Amino acid sequence: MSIDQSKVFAELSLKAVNPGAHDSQHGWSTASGVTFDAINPATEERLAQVVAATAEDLERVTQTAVAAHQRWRMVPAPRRGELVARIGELCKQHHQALAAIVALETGKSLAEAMGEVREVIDMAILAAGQSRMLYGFTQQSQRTHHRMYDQWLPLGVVGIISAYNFPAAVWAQNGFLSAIGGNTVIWKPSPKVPLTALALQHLCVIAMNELGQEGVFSLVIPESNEVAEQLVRDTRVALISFTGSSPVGRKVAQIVGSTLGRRSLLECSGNNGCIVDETADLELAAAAIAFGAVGTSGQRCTSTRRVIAQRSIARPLVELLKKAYGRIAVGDPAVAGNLVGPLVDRAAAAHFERSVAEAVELGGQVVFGGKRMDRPGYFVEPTIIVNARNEWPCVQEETFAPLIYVIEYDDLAEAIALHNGVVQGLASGIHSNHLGHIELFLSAAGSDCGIAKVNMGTTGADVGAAFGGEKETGGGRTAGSDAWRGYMRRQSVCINWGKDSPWNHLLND
Ligand code: UN1
Repeated sequence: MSIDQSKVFAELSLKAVNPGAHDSQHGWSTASGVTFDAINPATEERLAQVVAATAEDLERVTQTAVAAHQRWRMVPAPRRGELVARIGELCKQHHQALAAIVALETGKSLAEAMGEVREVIDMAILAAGQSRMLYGFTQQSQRTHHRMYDQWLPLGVVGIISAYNFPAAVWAQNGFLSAIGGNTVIWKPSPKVPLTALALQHLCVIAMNELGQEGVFSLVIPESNEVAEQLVRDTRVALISFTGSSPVGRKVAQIVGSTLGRRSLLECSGNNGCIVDETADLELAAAAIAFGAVGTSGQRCTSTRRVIAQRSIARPLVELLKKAYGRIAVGDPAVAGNLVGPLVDRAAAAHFERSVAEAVELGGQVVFGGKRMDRPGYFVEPTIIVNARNEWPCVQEETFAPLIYVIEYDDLAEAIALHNGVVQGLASGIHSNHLGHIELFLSAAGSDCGIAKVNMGTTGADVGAAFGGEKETGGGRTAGSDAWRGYMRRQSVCINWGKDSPWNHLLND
């Protein structure tokens, strides 16, 4: 398997130089004339250029989204679902080409990129079905001849700010739920991965035109953060869904929170731990940890970063991990068989090197990998560091790289305390065959994360579940379960269908 870039570009309407903003009213914009490069992290070569969106571009896009919402909110929800379903069909039709773009600009393997586009298609199916099920509860009124229920109404314009690691799936999770909820969408992707966003917007344009639903999906790709901040500050934007680091998420929450009534939905850093107890199937655990830690080059917010291993099995577990890691092919993501590609850019590779150096300085021992690879592209070795301590600063922070720290424990209460002893709270896991251990991990005294997995890696959330985490991960939820409610406002309705009112007597002659 290899990628024919010019064929893929032609299929997805991508060019050597691409406009950086689109809305249905004004079309594609190249107003700024200032370009930036989309880079292939596997080769460090330029894939294409994008004309950076400006503040004026965003203003035009916002005006269109505000105006389009006036009409879109009154479109019956199942009709809204049809637009999302059509976008899903188009993604299915162009599945391979979209995956090729995802692989080229993120550096994730083609197989993983296929999986990410599959997630977009699955989200479209889920959201289209959900559009017929925006259920509110009915309540029993204490008043005679009164009916009560709650209903869910659109918020308005939703701004989606997404990270580089999932250039398609995160938009789909947020954008499709926003759209079925009657909101219009402004997407600001990471400028590190503009081509996937452009390709998806081209498909959205086809679907919107076909169904006569222009203005629902729009795109701005500025290079600088100032334009993104303008989106976050704009009081015409009812909800900002932000996926990225906790420090930036905190800033987003502060800005949005300074105007009451606006909302932020945050999906920020994770520092995901996996407990392996003395009853665990160690081969299953090692395979799951390898996938969770090294898949996507450790650049998922759900990637396994800390392995909390019972002392008696820590050594054999590490031996199995080394065996598994030794069989992981790292290389050009476009080549079949390579499981792991590069990190996204030079800064990410430097962060990896700094974290390894810090752990070694503090007494950690590298038992596998540890180095940046001597080849073009931002490749680093999948890395295992043992004798780590939870309180080390490098262990406490999220290093977006295929790097795990192994921390040993004696009893499960200690393991859970270590597990929860970080500021982040996204994904978590336990490998065990002891029912009591598993249930304690899942109890109120157990994992404090938004996602808890048993005998699985920490990555690979199913779209049917609500996705997100607690603590500094930000508390937002997207994707399945009842996450759609986060994109709508609840209205409690009470109807008097009788003839009585508390002060009826005032008018009774
Ligand atoms: C992210 O990494 O920002 O569950 C979100 C998973 C992926 C995570 C996507 N769906 O591993």
